[in-house]
Amino acid sequence: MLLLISPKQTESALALCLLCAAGYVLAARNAPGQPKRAMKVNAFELVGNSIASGQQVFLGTEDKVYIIDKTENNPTQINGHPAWAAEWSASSKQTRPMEVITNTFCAGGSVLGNGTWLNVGGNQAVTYGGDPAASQFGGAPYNDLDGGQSIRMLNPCDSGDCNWFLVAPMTTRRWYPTLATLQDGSIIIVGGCTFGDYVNNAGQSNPTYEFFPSRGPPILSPIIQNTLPVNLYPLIWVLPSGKLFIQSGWKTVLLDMDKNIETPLQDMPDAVRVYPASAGNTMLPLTPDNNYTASIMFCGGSNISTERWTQQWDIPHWPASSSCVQITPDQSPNYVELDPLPEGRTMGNLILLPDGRVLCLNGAKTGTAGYGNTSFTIGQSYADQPHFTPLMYDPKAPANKRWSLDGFSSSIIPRMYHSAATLLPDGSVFVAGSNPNSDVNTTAPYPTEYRIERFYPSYYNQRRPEPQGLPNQLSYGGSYFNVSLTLADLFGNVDSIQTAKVIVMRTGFSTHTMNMGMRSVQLQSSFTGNIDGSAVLHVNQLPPNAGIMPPGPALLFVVVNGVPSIGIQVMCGSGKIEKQSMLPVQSLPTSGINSQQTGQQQVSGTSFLTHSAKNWLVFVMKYVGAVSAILFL
Ligand SMILES: *[C@@H]1O[C@H](CO)[C@@H](O)[C@H](O)[C@H]1NC(C)=O
Ligand SMILES: *[C@@H]1O[C@H](CO)[C@@H](O)[C@H](O)[C@H]1NC(C)=O
Ligand SMILES: *[C@@H]1O[C@H](CO)[C@@H](O)[C@H](O)[C@H]1NC(C)=O
Ligand SMILES: *[C@@H]1O[C@H](CO)[C@@H](O)[C@H](O)[C@H]1NC(C)=O
Ligand SMILES: *[C@@H]1O[C@H](CO)[C@@H](O)[C@H](O)[C@H]1NC(C)=O
Ligand SMILES: *[C@@H]1O[C@H](CO)[C@@H](O)[C@H](O)[C@H]1NC(C)=O
Ligand SMILES: [Cu+2]
Repeated sequence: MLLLISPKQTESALALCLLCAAGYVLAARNAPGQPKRAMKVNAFELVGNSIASGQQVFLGTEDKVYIIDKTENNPTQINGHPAWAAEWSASSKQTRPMEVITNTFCAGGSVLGNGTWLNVGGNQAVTYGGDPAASQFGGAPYNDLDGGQSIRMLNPCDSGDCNWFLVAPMTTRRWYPTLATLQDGSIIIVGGCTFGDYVNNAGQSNPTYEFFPSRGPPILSPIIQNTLPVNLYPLIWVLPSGKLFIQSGWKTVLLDMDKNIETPLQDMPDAVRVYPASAGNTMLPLTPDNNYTASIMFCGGSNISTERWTQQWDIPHWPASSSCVQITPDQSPNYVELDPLPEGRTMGNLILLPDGRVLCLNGAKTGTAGYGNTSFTIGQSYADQPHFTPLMYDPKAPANKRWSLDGFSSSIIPRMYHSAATLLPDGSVFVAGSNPNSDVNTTAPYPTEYRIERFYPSYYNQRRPEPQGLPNQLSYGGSYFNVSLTLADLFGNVDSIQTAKVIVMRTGFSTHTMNMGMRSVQLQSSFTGNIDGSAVLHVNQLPPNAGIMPPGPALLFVVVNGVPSIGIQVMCGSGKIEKQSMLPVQSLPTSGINSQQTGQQQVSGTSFLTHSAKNWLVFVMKYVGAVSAILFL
């Protein structure tokens, strides 16, 4: 229902809005204080046993990481068969085996706008060695069911009693599908194959996409259809323009999901980036400085030519690519070269950190993802020469100086095919998995790996800001909120408030060198520095465009002098799968620091009020239609 309202009604609408802002204040949280212990920074620590090898991992609550493996002979049992899923607690380092029923082998995942996680697709039921089981309906030894069409759901919890459950399956089989959460909190599921292999082939390709909740039968995707044999786990991102970016084989397109039209962009230079070349990839942070324009970065992979993917040759010793490229698809169809990796890398995960840098870890110097039984594989691994040492990329550093190598301690664990990594709320990075074997093998050159590591970035031991007044939910546009920081949060200098950034991050679903859905969005903010050295950040809600940050759970950080607070989980959007309301953006108070030296206020509170009253007026005049539509719908 759309009502046009009089200025008087507008006033009461604004009063309502202030009430809802007050509601936010009442529901506000303070950031948790400090990490419990100081750690050796730029280094790894062993933090437990994953029970199921970490092929797929994601952060589900502020404390719990969910681990998903393929069906295999893991030593920990659940309900009388090996467990191939688990839940790890960051606070206790304990792991709980979980039942997932169907074979989750090379599935995809993402989170719905209402906070429920999906895990989609997989392989048929198997027996020892990954061979097809005698029955697709359960039974010894693994008692797994066919997972090819499965849609599994989980509502993550801290109570230790949430479990995966199956919902109505897809109409087609998808092994190696990629998922992305869309602007309304639903999910698109792209590509895959029916029965798996090192690379895909026309006999079993599923070159289509579909949605969850379902919007009808699968729809043909020409780019997936035309990029055999390297079109599994296509690399996809929802863009601020509302289009879906798809990269598969050497090709790139923008998909208009409403009209089902693909517009080609430039072919990928230098190397194949999708599985099994498996380049690191990420959307770079979306910030007010870059006008929330998305750039996507790819690093490493393999330049194996199209015909050679299906030939038998010494793939494990083929040097991985060192090329890094970036594309800004809403602005330009062309890739641009970035500083290359100092050494070639396949399967090097790129993990966004809250301070705006990108951590690169895991992977190998030669070969590709995948495994097989051939004369040339290393055990069964298609890759060799693990990279044990991480690197850091700073997108803000000048060209030729973006990668830093110095000061990083090495891991002791090869993280080869079927390893994964995700950011944790305290800004450390969880690393698990590695299993280039058809079943559990503890004696292979690259054995099945259960050790979990945590990597501690350089900021880890610094005193963390403890911002007060953080919201539990962020709307798209709408009233700004105030976050307080003490003098200690500002490192003893009120001027540090000028460096403060409020960052909303999705950590994503990590598997096969992708973190599906991972992204970082900096909220607009301004500040008031107080005479006592404390300060207030005035923080806008999410930009009013769900293509910038699709709805669903995310972490919220306040970063001061490059040091992030401990992230809290917030809900982006309404918490429902629905078209999200886009509210007008409020102008923020002008930034200013009240001077201590002179005892005079450089920018007075009164002038702020006047300024903000003016903003309200502009806001009312400009957006009265929109406001009435939103408030009275
Ligand atoms: C989220 O939506 C899905 C699809 O409608 C539904 O199955 C699921 O139960 C919902 N989750 C919550 C927490 O409401
Ligand atoms: C690969 O080797 C494993 C272990 O030896 C065996 O169980 C499996 O059948 C083989 N797979 C294929 C596809 O040959
Ligand atoms: C962002 O937009 C402003 C105003 O239109 C423009 O001046 C600026 O160059 C843009 N910045 C980027 C990084 O595109
Ligand atoms: C692959 O990359 C290497 C190293 O950059 C280069 O020497 C070689 O020519 C490339 N091969 C192909 C087939 O492009
Ligand atoms: C483990 O891998 C090694 C090396 O490939 C192989 O010789 C051995 O048979 C494998 N063990 C099992 C149990 O498959
Ligand atoms: C935020 O702070 C500003 C300036 O101190 C004040 O005018 C405003 O009322 C505050 N807003 C909220 C929602 O607390
Ligand atoms: Cu896989």
